[in-house]
This record gives sequence, structure tokens and C-alpha cells, in this order.
Amino acid sequence: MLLSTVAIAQDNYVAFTFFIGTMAMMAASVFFFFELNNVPQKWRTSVLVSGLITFIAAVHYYYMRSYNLETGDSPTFFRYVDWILTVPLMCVEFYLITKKAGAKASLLWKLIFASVIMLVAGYFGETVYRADSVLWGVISGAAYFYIAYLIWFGEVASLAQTAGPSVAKATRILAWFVLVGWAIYPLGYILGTPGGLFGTTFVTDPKEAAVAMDIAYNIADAINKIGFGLVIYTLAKSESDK
Ligand SMILES: *C/C=C(C)/C=C/C=C(C)/C=C/C1=C(C)CCCC1(C)C
Repeated sequence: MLLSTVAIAQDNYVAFTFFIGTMAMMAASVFFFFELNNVPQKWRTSVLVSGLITFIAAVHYYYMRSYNLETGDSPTFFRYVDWILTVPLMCVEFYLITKKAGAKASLLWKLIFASVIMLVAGYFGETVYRADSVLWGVISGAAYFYIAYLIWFGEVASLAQTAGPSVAKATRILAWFVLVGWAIYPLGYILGTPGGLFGTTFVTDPKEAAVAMDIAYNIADAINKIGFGLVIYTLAKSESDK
């Protein structure tokens, strides 16, 4: 299972994006880990966390590619295992970069708590309580908006303002990632779930719906995990060049 040698059919975009995703996440991890020695000491933990995020994703993608190839199904469980590990680590990134401006552990817990609600609700909507996918999607969406609120207008935003121009700039870019890049996920959920948007189903064939969902999630992961890490890396670098 882990070392599937089944060939990827040319029109199998799901397995193909899992394959590309694995490679991109691996390459990004190598990059972040090797660059650890080229960034100032105070940013090392942040860049390390960037590498851990892409590394955890690489391992999951490697597995999910084989799983999808051999069963033809969506690897929903491992998708959510990946997210439940990596999204809280992204919350840690926000905490680390605002810590010098006085971020408290309570802020970190708020972000982590909201992201766990967001993901557990999404998982329920995709699996156990499929018939109530709209309800669970709305609950998940509320937690998502709360996270976006904290980053755009709440504590994260105000701390970033006092943390100096480079942190303020990086936080603004990361805030856009959360607002636009993360919004691809609920879109994938809507495409892949019966009754996805208040009872409307866009893709009616369940197999095609799952394909649309997986491709949306795979694209979103590449943008958000690698892009997010690069913003942190650029922030770390900008300070070392001074
Ligand atoms: C690396 C993985 C990341 C950044 C995953 C983020 C996932 C989300 C922002 C998921 C959000 C969802 C909703 C807002 C509603 C529908 C259910 C979810 C879980 C897909």
C-alpha cells in the first residue's frame, strides 16, 4: 500500500496532483531545513516549523497518493489527520512571529482551539454525519471566520502592528493566505458534498464530486503550506540581510 507501483493513468488528475504534491512538499521541506543555518537565530524556530508543516504533509501525500491509486477513493481520514497536525502548526507560526510584540499563550490556544473545531466539524460533515453536511459546514465555517477575524482585525493584527515593519508586512501577506488561500477548502467541500451549499449540489455524480474535492484540496495545500512557509522564510531572511 505504501509503495504503490500502480501506474497513474494520464487522465487521473487526483493521483497526479497527489504525486506532484508529494514531490513539492518534499522539496520544500529540504529547502526549509537546509536554510535553517542561513537565517538569524531568532527566526530559526519559525523556519523549522515551516519545514515541519511541509514534511508532515509530504509523508501524508505519499501515503494518500498510493491509497487513492489503489482504492480509487478519497483518502478522507488521512487528509484530516494531516490537517489536524499542520493547521495548528500554522497557528504556532502566527504566535511565534507576534511573540516578540507580546503575544500570550492564550492567543495560541484560541487559534488552535478554533482550528480544531473547524476541522472536526468538517470531518463530521464529510464522513459520519454526511446527511447534515450543510450544518457541519456552517459550524466549521464559523470557526474559520473567527480565525480570520483574529488575524485580520483581532489580537494577531494589533500585535503585528507593534512588532516592527517586517513582521507587520509578513502578517498582512499571511492574512491574505488565510482569507483567500484557505477559502479554497470550503469550496472543495461544497463541490464534494451532497447538499454542499444550502442544499445545492454543483457536481451531481458522486465520483466526480469526490474528484473535484480532492483536486481543490490538493491545490489549496500546495499554495497554503509551501507559500505560507516561504513568507516566513522571506521574513527571516529580510532581517538577516540588514
Ligand atoms: C495545510 C492545511 C490547511 C491550511 C487546511 C485548511 C483547512 C480549512 C481552512 C478547512 C475549512 C473547512 C471549512 C471552512 C468549511 C467546510 C469544511 C472544511 C474543513 C473544508
